[in-house]
Amino acid sequence: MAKVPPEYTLIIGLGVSGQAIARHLTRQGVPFMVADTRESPAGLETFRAAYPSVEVVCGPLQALDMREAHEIVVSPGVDLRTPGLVEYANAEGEGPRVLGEIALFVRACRAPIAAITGSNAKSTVTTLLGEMARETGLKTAVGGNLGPPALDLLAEAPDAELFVLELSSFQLETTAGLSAETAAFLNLCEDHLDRHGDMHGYRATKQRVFRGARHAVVNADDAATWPDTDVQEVARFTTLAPSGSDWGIAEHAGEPWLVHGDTPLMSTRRVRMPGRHNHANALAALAMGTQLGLPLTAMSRVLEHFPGLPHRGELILERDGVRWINDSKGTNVGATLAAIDGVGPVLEGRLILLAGGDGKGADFTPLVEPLMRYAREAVVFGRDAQRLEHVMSGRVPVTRVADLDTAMQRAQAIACAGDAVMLSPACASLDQFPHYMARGEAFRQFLTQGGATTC
Ligand code: UMA
Ligand code: ADP
Repeated sequence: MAKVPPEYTLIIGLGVSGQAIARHLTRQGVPFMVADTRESPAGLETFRAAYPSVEVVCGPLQALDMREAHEIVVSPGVDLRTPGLVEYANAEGEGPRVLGEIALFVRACRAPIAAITGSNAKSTVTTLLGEMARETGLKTAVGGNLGPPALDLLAEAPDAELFVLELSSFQLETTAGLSAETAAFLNLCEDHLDRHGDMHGYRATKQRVFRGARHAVVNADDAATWPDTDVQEVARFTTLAPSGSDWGIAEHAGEPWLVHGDTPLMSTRRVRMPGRHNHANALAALAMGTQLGLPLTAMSRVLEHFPGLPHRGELILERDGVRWINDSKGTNVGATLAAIDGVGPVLEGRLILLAGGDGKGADFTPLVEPLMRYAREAVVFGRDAQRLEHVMSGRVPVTRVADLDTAMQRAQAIACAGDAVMLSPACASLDQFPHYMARGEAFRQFLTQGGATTC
């Protein structure tokens, strides 16, 4: 049986995170070895070439004796219930400590942290806040679940004055304390239940973002995001008229404005990212930025110019009066609901929604009511097409096809001037694509390589 030598740290997982952990431990002079539950993980040969003296053990973790390891650092994609690891993850105070990349980051980080979690909108708010901080001249490093892994930021930006981190529930699960200057929990909807068991477990993991935080930003309309623990100052955002000193949207000078309590900040018309859900994202970033002391003028400038991220409500083209929107990152029901709500009200029943893929066992019923209001048709495809069709049938016009390409052909056949065709699948892409980006790229290529002429 292979054995982790005494005082060696064990890294589990040889993905993006695991490799960043290896670089970090090397910089710190900490001896380590690596395990991956897969027989031949991608990147194994490259890793072995870069670290010829580091032992890598592949396959079931039970084949590795970890008892004498100094610490076990687990990659986010690795379930703590994995046989061979679960014994250590559950052991209280005995044997090696089990922790994750973010816990190592917190240990080494010397600048304030702004942490963002939630089921949806993390990447958008993280990027926005990072841009806002940079606009004010603050040396800002942005990463985590999106972009560079957190530990790489420490080396890439050793003089950073602020770290803005997107954190997934997988990363928070192995982070005992974060002590963020500001921590946001944006929203909670069904996702990743295969890993967290139920909504209670999923929410509890996300709540870890508040541990030791000085300030918090939460969603006034989603009580699940409110901190269970004491946080000095909690700011709340809503897409409705705010109460008290909340951040929200209210009528001012005859049009909707972003407001902070009674103070109007800017007209929503001036926010470049489209849709009500993006106004919520703008408010969350403004609230966090204010807690960090960023001036409003600089933050507003960013909101005027930031177009949003690719694959998130991205307008690919408008041809013959039809708008084609790529929201491939809408990978769960909550995201797709927000995306429909973002475009629906101005469309007056002229939305053609393309949805489907791997629904991760989620209940699609919440999609029905907004689709009845806003959609001309839903075109469903992929592994869970039949489940989608089943919940919609008789209530929303629905066509089931095999794949995205066929779905786009169907949309192309029925779309007329004034319609919007939106890919917001409410599902992961992994049944038919390597990732959501490839799915969004397929949508774009169909349009830019000859498809999409309309009736
Ligand atoms: N895996 C094994 N055995 C192992 C190690 C990994 O089977 O021993 C599998 C995992 O189950 C998973 C895949 O390999 O299917 C990748 O897991 P990983 O932990 O090696 O992933 P990394 O490449 O290290 O990337 C991770 C995050 N991935 C996940 O949490 C699944 C990346 O987020 C993140 O950018 C990166 O660390 C840097 O911090 C991606 C993601 O999909 C974008 N995140 C999920 C999401 O946003 O929904 C949470
Ligand atoms: P994450 O990093 O949490 O996945 P993103 O910013 O990448 O979040 O957005 C993912 C998807 O979430 C978008 O494509 C959109 O469908 C949806 N979304 C965006 N903003 C919101 C919001 N405020 N509330 C709910 N869903 C949202």
